[in-house]
Amino acid sequence: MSEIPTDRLRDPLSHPVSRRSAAAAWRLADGQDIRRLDGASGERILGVLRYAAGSDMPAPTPWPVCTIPLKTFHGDEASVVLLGRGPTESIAHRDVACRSDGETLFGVLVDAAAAGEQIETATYRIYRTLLRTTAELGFPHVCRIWNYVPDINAEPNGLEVYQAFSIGRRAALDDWGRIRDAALPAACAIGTRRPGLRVAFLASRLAVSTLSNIRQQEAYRYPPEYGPRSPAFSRAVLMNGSNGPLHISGTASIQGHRTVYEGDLCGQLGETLRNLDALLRPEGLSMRDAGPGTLLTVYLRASEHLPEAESLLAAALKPSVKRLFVQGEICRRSLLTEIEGIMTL
Ligand code: 3EB
Repeated sequence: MSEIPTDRLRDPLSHPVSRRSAAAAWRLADGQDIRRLDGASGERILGVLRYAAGSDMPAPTPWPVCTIPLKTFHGDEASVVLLGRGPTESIAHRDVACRSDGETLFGVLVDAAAAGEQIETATYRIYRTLLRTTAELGFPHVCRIWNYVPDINAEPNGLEVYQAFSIGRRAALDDWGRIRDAALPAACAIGTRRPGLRVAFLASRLAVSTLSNIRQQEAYRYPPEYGPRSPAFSRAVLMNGSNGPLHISGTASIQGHRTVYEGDLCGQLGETLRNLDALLRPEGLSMRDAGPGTLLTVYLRASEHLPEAESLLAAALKPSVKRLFVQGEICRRSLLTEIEGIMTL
């Protein structure tokens, strides 16, 4: 159970009484734990985000696994297990591995990208498939997208890979035309050093509500200095009406649209926490309120920053808030860290 008071609802009138008891939206596990979860709540598993720098293939599972080739600081690998609200079943559609509890759909797409192909093209293709798959299966409201992009800060043709990724994503969304900017999914975009664009998503049968951050410009309105097409994502998405979970996009040391505290990890983490608080404040929440229902995935560009990041977050958060530290490149070179989260409400 989360420690967030249940009377602090966004839009309480639309959901006056029945706040379903806070079934956990996620679990954190190592490789072995997932198999054990299978007996306990395995019937509720939607899918897994598996952070593993080693290349070993996981044993086949009934649920989709997105293996992300990034190092964690928690042993060889760590997995975020996403849980449904009831029994789940697998669906394969357009070669996308999906699993659903009837209300929410989780899926994983991997695009190997042909040799020499631009990331823009692979991104367009993967997003087009994602949008078609979710709509065709009856889950048109895309809530959350995890993007893992090879060499995200490289500049192979005079354009940074992340900026080319943003172009492909925007083009696919524009061609699709069914998702308004104000309803864009929450997201993160993190670099890997392995080939293959990896995208995992959550989509819902039910409309989502998005959150804005008063301290930050909407990313989809960033000026062109960060790339020819603005990044298409929302700061956070509240699923299932106001019942949650709340999916918080990668949040970093950005004020308005500018990076602040360049080169200063402590400054960047402080700014990131202030941004997270500003995001939650209109919901009557804060990072201080966050308890065991909250998972924060903390991406660090440099592993040397781990001890400092751990101690800064330990001072700012309740011990019960789960933190998963992952080493990966942040999409802006000026950023040393980014934090994304899932809050069970
Ligand atoms: C930012 O606020 C930091 O392009 O999908 C965070 C989350 C960031 C998602 C994305 C980028 C993305 O702009 C970077």
